[in-house]
Amino acid sequence: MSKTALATNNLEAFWMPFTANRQFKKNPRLFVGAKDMHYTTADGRQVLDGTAGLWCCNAGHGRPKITEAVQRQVAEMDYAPAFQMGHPAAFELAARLTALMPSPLDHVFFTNSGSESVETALKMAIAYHRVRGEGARTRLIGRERGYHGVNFGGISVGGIVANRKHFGTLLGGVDHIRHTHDLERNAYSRGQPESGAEYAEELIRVVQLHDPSTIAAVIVEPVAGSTGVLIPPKGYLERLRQICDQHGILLIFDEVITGFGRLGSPFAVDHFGVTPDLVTTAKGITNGVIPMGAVFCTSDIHEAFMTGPEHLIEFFHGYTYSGHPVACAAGLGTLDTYEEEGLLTRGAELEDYWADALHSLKGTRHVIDIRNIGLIGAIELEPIAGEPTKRAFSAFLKAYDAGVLIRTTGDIIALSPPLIIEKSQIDQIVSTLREVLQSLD
Ligand code: PXG
Repeated sequence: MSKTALATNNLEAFWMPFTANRQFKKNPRLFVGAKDMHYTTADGRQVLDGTAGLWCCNAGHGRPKITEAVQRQVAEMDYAPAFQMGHPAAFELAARLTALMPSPLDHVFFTNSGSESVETALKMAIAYHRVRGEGARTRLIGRERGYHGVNFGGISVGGIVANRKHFGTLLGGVDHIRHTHDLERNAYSRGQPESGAEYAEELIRVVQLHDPSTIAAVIVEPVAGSTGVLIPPKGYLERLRQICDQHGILLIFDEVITGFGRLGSPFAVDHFGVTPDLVTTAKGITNGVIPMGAVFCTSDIHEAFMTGPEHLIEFFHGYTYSGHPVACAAGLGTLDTYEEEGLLTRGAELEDYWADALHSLKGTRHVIDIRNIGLIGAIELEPIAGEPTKRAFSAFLKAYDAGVLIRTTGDIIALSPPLIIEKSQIDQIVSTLREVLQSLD
């Protein structure tokens, strides 16, 4: 029996995440192989990866250094207890990661996903204030259209209505500031939009409402990915940092998407020159090969916990698989690959070509905005009246049939190819999209 026949006969048991299950199972799309820039479908077609998997395979697929590191580690030692025990690869990876991140973000806490990184950072922020005697600082502030994973803390500070409305009252003591998307003033911006730094001022209003002494942290994605690539206006992140500093509030950057070269620099922290107190990461940390996440924190935060009797646990938090040996091996192989191939800055070299190619779609049917930063792009479409998301999803299906993988969210096409992409492949993505968009109702 062929792989396709085997798989399509057995689709019922798996309740798929963030998927229209019934629709998918009527017409499944299955990948069975991946190498460099391409996936192979179950029916043997090559599909160009325009999304680095789900924003995670930054070095492309099937990279030998990573595969070998994983194979070696799993054969040598499959697992070591994460609590009160250690193994060398976790220390090595933490040291290499913090060397990559600007000081004072000099410590790292391992998790297994972006969602867990977010929960970890939120807990660290609240506990930090408490260990310093400011236990009243418990409130968390997020932003509309923010995505911080799917656990309770993350959906509470997150600002995606569909991710929140089914799940009760969520965390108490959370507030939100408005998102920064402003098509009227900023449509067709290349890189950071000119207008909108003043949206940061809303943080002052929210802080005053609750009183600064009750607020633990503000969490934002430096570039919001999941809700359609919302790029921060010039001066906006700087202003958030100032306001947080003035009021003793921690600033958390959720870099699950922007980390590891996506913006043309190792992290958004480097790209925007704004240093938060905590940084959440995942995805590109292991090139998507083994699940892993990491939270970076400043020395100040770390030192605040390293007080009290030395035999006591300083932070009551951690996962069975925090710093899993195989994930750490994947992380080390990934960093080797990024460094040897210059991938953490390749996005900067390609950014102009990428921007020109994307913006050449201006004027194509249905397009109402195009935006880009680093190796991220978004094409916003006019929704079909009364049927939001349908037009973009049709574009996704047609592009897939035409051999290019894109992502859609609402009526926005999001692009984030592996950082190994060649110019001819950028051309292929754009020419395929042009044809697809022209052909759509
Ligand atoms: N924070 C951010 C900023 C994210 O983008 C998470 C946290 C959660 O990570 P995990 O590993 O728990 O999924 C994310 C995840 C998409 C898409 O197509 C984006 C994500 C996941 C899946 C799809 O936009 N981001």
